[in-house]
Amino acid sequence: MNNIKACIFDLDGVVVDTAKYHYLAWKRLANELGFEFTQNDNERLKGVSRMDSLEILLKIGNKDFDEKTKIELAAKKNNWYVSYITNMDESEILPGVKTFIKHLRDNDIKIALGSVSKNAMLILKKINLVPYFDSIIDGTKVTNAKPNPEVFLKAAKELNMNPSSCVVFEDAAAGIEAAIRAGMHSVGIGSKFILYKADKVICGFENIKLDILNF
Ligand code: B16
Ligand code: MG
Repeated sequence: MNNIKACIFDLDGVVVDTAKYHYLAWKRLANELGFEFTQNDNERLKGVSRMDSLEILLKIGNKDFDEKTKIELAAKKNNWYVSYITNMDESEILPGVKTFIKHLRDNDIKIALGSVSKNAMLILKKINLVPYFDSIIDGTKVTNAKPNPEVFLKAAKELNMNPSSCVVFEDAAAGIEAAIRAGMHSVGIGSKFILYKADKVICGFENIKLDILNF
């Protein structure tokens, strides 16, 4: 397992599939503004901050608003999103994730969350996963969204680890880029065509072995 001492997990798309709730809320906003927003469009929002997501959405609908209205629209979307995630429970943890995290902890590997979502803590509480993390860095603690490495560097700092001892698990290309810029190893969760910059790409955590940490 060479020098890996810490694993940093992205939240949306890695630990849980909250992308479907983001999609429902963004689609509702688009429809209210009078245009369609497809699941394909939603791919462009993965790993992107809330305000940057709104900008992309408005571009798709060919709409523009002043800053104050944009903040109101983002808040409206977020209220809908929060109402959807309120019903989440442990059953929504993606297959194999909890077993893998427990296995890592049993092997003295530190665990961190590296998410740009401001709702990450609420989600972790809903799915009862808070006690498994040694450090939780979320959208309330960072100013720069991925691909900026801030979120992962803050996690490494809180864990007191060198970036080169950390591996990032990410489902978004922007997140893999952030891991690279942080000087960390990376494992992509999803398509190797989208996550081609990652050191390794897997489709999920089921049957994952500790040797995934061999780089
Ligand atoms: P919020 P991650 C990201 O989470 C999502 O992938 C992205 O779609 C979302 O816009 C962003 O969080 C901000 O989320 O509106 O809840 O603050 O992948 O970094 O865990
Ligand atoms: Mg993600």
